[in-house]
Amino acid sequence: MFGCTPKSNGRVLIPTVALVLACSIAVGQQNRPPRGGFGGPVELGPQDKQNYPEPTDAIVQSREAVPKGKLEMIEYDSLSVGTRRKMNVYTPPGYSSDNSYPVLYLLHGIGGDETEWQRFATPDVLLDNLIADSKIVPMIVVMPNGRAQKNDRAEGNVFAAAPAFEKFQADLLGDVIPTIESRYSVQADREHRAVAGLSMGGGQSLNIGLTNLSKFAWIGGFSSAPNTKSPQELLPKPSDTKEKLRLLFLSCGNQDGLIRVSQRMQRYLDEKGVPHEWNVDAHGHDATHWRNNLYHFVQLLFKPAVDSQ
Ligand code: FER
Repeated sequence: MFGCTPKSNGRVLIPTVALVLACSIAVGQQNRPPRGGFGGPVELGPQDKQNYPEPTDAIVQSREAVPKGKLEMIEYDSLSVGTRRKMNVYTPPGYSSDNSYPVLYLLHGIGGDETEWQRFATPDVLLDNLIADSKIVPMIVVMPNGRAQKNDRAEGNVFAAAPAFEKFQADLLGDVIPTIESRYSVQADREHRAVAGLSMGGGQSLNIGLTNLSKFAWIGGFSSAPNTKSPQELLPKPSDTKEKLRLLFLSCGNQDGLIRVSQRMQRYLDEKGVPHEWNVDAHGHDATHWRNNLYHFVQLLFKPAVDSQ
């Protein structure tokens, strides 16, 4: 949620000096106002198209007649971080231990925490609506804190905590997932486990998901940040990845200066023939992009394959 003109529905999470610096560097690089907030100039290729239609605000408008799921903030002891941590958990309407549910782990950005997705996109309302319209498989959505360090608040220079986002893999695999699977009625296998995120969380999802395909078959990165490892590192044997993946969904706004991160991955996937979804819309590094692409992504989850690019 950064930009040269921060949107009103998000906190300004980056110190002003750094923001001005990031913007002026970007301006200097291209000699005109940057389309993203940070990152470099945006260069679009023929592949960079909007493949999913622009949803309306109705996707996050609560409808009275629609059965409501439940959102709860739970706590767990993280052995890897050595503290008690929080995560926000959505269970779908009518959740019952007589059934078992697939799970989406949904990861926030560099200035966020376990409350960020809810503030940006109200996934509870979004999923309630999609379930009511029979457009998605009822699922649990887990929104943990991806900053795996003892003080996990988004305070001060949020970029200084970037290494803690890398350490989060141990917390997710060793503490978050086992906690969820012990407390909720979950389909605990790769075919019923997804990981996706926005910006830093997109990078984490690609880094963790693509290197742990025995745990995740469904992966999404929205406006993935430069913490995303190189495609060669994440898919050293593309044919192996191709065999195991059920979905790899990438999205970015064409006003987002970080789009080159996603483009690099997308070009590699194309070159190696790894099926994926790629959605470039007209947004920036902002909550509307994340909300809209979450909306498209969840409709693909835990279902038979769609036609891939
Ligand atoms: C960077 C620019 C942006 C970076 C991370 C971000 C690790 C993350 C942005 C976000 O999460 O919104 O250079 O480096």
